[in-house]
Amino acid sequence: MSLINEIIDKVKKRDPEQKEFHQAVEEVMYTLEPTIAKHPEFVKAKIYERIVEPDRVIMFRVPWVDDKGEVQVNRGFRVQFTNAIGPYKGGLRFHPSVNLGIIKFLGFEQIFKNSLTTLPMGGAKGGSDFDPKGKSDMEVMRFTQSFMRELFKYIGPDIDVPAGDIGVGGREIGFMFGYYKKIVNEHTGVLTGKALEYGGSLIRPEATGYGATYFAAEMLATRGKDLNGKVCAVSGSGNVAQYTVEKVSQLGGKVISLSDSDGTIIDEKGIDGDKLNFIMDLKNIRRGRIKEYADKYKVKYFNGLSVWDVLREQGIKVDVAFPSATQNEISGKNAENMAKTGCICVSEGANMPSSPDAIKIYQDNNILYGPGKAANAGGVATSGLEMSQNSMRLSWSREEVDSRLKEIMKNIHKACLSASETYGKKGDYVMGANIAGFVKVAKAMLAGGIV
Ligand code: NDP
Ligand code: 2IT
Repeated sequence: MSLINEIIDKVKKRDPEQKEFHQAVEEVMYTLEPTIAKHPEFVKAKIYERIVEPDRVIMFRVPWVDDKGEVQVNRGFRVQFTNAIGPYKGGLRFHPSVNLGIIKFLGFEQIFKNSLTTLPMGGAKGGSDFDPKGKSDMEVMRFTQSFMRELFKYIGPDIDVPAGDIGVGGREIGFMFGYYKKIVNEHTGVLTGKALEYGGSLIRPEATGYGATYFAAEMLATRGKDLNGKVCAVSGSGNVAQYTVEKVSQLGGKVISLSDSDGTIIDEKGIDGDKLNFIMDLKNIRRGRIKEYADKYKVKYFNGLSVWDVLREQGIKVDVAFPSATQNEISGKNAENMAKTGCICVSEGANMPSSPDAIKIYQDNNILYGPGKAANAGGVATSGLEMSQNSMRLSWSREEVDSRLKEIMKNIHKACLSASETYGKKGDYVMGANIAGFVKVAKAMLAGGIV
């Protein structure tokens, strides 16, 4: 058995229930095969075996009191994968589906993504099975305070710097930062995604969606194309989706879809301007459901279906796809439909939104495919820029941060292409992203000895 297969086997046997983690490990490990011959020193130091095992896993009880006075108990997680190239860094996800396997998949992806940004950030992820949906602001505050009451022991501006992810936005970061400050009595850059008034960075809210759009533009440019006039599908309607819609529209594309966990809307006239403002108010302030968009703008709503199911069932063609909701939202069948109807590019705002079957179909059909760890790295990259500004105790202008973000996305694209060429599969962004991200971390681990 090859070394890579042995490692995958061991990972599966050790934690048989962690399906999403297995999927992420398999996707990365198979593409690292060509690094084995080039780097016998990595093999000798057992870098491949070490990188799939987190530095530590922290799991804790999160008790809190709801508005009825009843005690609720959730589970909290922080998985610190590696700090080989910088302090642990990665978001927090609050969603009822969260379990250790999901947090490990996200933390593992974060290692390579953070390395690709060129900034000094290690890999981590955390969260809870708490569901913020339907909770009052006071309930969210009490939950986040209890969560931070335990998490504060393990984080710090030079130790581990969490941020947002699904279910964790400005409100949650505000409550967590406020409570950390209260109990530690320090105002430091311990979290990113903060609001401007207390140490946040301009462009951080926009960064993931803008970055995924910049990455798509870079990929299209390799074939002499751009986003102008392209029909685009975006899934989700949260942070990443909203700013993808904004940037795609600015670059002349037309976004025709959005979704939430209840269903999908299709607006063939395009979602922009006032319609996007409506979505932002609906989702960020009123915390309502996407169906309201269909009611207001008299467009079609598909209950219980994802964007990708709707495109398939309705035979709708899009040129570019920006999956921006959650993992495994695009099945092989969905991808087959996208290929058949002439989709030319997929840029992943979400983490691992394409199933392994879907990825194979993109590749077989020569679809430009930017995997999440490259395409959505703009979010964490701008978190890195927020950390720099906090350390320097100053703040950069919108233009300054946006131009750095654009430059970083360009460089990630270049690094992916160049690694894919060096290792013999030019244009394979999956292999390129994995290898480019891995080699830097592996060299840092090697330099650090057996720890
Ligand atoms: P938000 O919570 O702001 O939005 C998530 C959106 O996806 C919502 O519309 C939500 O619908 C939908 N969604 C979430 N889970 C599911 C599900 N299981 N099935 C169907 N729809 C679902 O999160 P973000 O926009 O921040 O995150 C979206 C994706 O982007 C995630 O994969 C995240 O890991 C990734 N990402 C985020 C970054 C960031 O900076 N925020 C950076 C890089 C990647 P509903 O409200 O109904 O649940
Ligand atoms: O998946 C991700 O990269 C994020 N959720 C953002 C992490 C961060 O630290 O900004």
